[in-house]
Amino acid sequence: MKLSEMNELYSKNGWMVLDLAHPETVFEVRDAMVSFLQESFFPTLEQLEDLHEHISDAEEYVKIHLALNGFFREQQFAKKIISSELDTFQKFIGPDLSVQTNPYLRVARPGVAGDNIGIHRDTFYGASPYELSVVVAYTDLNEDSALRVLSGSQGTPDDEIRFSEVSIDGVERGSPRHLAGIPYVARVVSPEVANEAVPIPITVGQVLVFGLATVHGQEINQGAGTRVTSDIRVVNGLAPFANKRTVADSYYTPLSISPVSEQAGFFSRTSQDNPNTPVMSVDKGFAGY
Ligand SMILES: O=C(O)CCC(=O)C(=O)O
Ligand SMILES: [Fe+2]
Repeated sequence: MKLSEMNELYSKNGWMVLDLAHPETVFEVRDAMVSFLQESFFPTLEQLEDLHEHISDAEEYVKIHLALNGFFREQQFAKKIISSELDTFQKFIGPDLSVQTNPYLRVARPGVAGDNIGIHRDTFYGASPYELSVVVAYTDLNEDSALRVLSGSQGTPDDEIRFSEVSIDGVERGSPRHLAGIPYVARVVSPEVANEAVPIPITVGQVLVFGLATVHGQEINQGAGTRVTSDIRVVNGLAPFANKRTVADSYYTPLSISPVSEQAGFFSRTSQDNPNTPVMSVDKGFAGY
């Protein structure tokens, strides 16, 4: 897609779907996850869409989800996928890019509400509107199984989109499911707002990209197959984090840096007393360095 088209779509809607320039990277990641599951748990598993048929109960679901998420992180698949699309993201966001170090892999079985975190905007949880979520599909997602978004919601003020807190069955603070990305108290929009969000079908080889102030999510996977996606945060390394949150320095991994930022960084590191020295750390207001 041309940059002008991306800019137009994102500015209007707060989200867009991209055809990856290198879908083969995602196909490799998907196949590696299938092989991992076959070797470690389900020798007869043929495709990720069928995972729900192999998982016998809630306990096994948690075990599989954590193991697969652990494998995804160990292999640094997020960095690999975003690196192969570096040209696109640099064009769209800028030459200074950081990628989330340990993203969540989502495994949402058909008909199981507890596998989802509902319809929300991540600014509810302290994220910055400068951050993007790049949702990578490892299973094809149709109208019934796809994530939903509310177009244009990226500019709607917080007092017009309020959240209420709901506890999710069986998720305790610090529990395995909490660690696997399900909040113990989910912050979700009202049913009226949730009903306006529409599904965005994507296939393996495409990604759904949205800013973290855009309303999105899934209440329940109404499709026939398991949904497997990973949402990878990508951010301009120089973005000011308006809502400072307590993010560990390792939350983001720098992926690329412009020569100007690099040289400025060398100067800054040796000139801490100079009043013009920018403070290059997430906590102090810059992402990624
Ligand atoms: O995939 C999901 O279920 C949630 C994804 C999400 O909330 C995000 O990308 O911020
Ligand atoms: Fe989210």
